[in-house]
Amino acid sequence: MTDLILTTFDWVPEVPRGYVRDIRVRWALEEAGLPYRVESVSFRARNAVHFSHQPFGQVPWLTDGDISIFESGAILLHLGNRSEALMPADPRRRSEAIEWLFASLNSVEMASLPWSIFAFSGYKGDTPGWKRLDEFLQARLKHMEPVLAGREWLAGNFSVADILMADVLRLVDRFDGLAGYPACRDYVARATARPCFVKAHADQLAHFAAAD
Ligand SMILES: N[C@@H](CCC(=O)N[C@@H](CS)C(=O)NCC(=O)O)C(=O)O
Repeated sequence: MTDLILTTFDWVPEVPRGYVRDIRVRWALEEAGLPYRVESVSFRARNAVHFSHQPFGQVPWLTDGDISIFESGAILLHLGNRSEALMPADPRRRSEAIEWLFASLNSVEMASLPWSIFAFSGYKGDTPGWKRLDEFLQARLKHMEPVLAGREWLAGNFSVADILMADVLRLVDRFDGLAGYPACRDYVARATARPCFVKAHADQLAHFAAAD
């Protein structure tokens, strides 16, 4: 019997498969070697129990015994506190991992997510809206490029910061947004070649395919 339960949707459409944020949690749990099980909630009918765990009716959330946590960043911080495979013990490195974890979400994903939604919706083109979003993303990537050219992982050893940053950049790469940023691309390739990512990705695809 495990105390860790990851909840995701029972099914999602084809396009987001492989990119649903439960992959961040699966990946972290695999890296830490923590036993867990996966439960599902309905994608089509979101009930009060769902909203009591995730106030926006989204996924993922994690329960650890009687603690229920939503927001993928908060979940990864929680797991980082349980395993040195996810967050270094050294205070300086730990602080670096935490700052990069927030930077992934609050500096890079803040720019990359609207960009990806536009790209996915086919709104790329010579419009002021697209140009503004693209400039916003380039302003972040041009600073990530020298950071990632100079180090293998963000905070010394691989950590939760890398799970988040690689997952954020992976979505940009899906829409060819890293073409001018070889160090960012290499970093995504390095992170997603890790056996724990490969397993997490395969497990997510299998989970949603089982509901087809
Ligand atoms: N900030 C949240 C975002 C969660 C999120 O966007 N989840 C998506 C799946 S990747 C979702 O539930 N989408 C369905 C919806 O928004 O209705 C997190 O990182 O956990």
